[in-house]
Amino acid sequence: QRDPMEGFRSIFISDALSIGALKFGSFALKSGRSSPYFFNAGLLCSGPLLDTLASSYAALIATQYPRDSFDVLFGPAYKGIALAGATALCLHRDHAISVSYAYNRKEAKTHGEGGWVVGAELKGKRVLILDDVITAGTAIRQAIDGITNEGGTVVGVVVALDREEVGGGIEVVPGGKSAVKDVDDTFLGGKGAVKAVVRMRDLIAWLDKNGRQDDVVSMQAYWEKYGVKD
Ligand code: OMP
Repeated sequence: QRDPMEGFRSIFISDALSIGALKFGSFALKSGRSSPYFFNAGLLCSGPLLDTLASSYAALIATQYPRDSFDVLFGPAYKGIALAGATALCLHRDHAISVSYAYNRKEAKTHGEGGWVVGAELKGKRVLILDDVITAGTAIRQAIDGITNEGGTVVGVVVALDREEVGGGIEVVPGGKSAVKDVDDTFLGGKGAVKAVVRMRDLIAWLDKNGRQDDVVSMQAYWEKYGVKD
């Protein structure tokens, strides 16, 4: 049976490549790893590109999470801010799903309305986190901590790209879990509540199908070193 996300995935990858948001070469990651590719969601910064991105998140959410299982979309600052707003709009317009959204301030505010959260209140709410990329899971853990401090319960995590890497830094812990599985097991009850529009394996399949063999070879070598084994 055809995967309903297949069309979104392929438009997303070709849009990202065309604008240079997805690049091949040699890149230093936050984890210290040296990667043959890098995805910069911040470059998807026009109306049409945001449409592609947010429509993909919305389709994934609508098909993967029961309608009554979440109350608020949360986008961690800064890149998640536009994602949460645009995806809430797409869920309403294209899927008849009404959901609130919120995001955080990176700097503490000392006047006015104050607080860490902007937008919907998180206290007592079931929250879906929307972020750009998961590599080692550090950014997601910080978001989960913040939401939990506000009294919210994280019920899922949705990203554009799951790099499908084992956790840790430059050195891989032998037998280590994937970053996604670790986040899922630690915070979400291990039920597979972390979802991605594109996983590294989808990217490799797309490159292969589109005749980019050199990129496939370097991606596979990276996978051998840091890719998931579970
Ligand atoms: P972790 O916190 O290790 O999961 O890495 C995720 C973060 O790394 C993202 O939120 C980005 O800030 C950054 N990143 C990318 O944006 N794109 C990539 O392809 C890889 C990374 C990265 O540094 O791992």
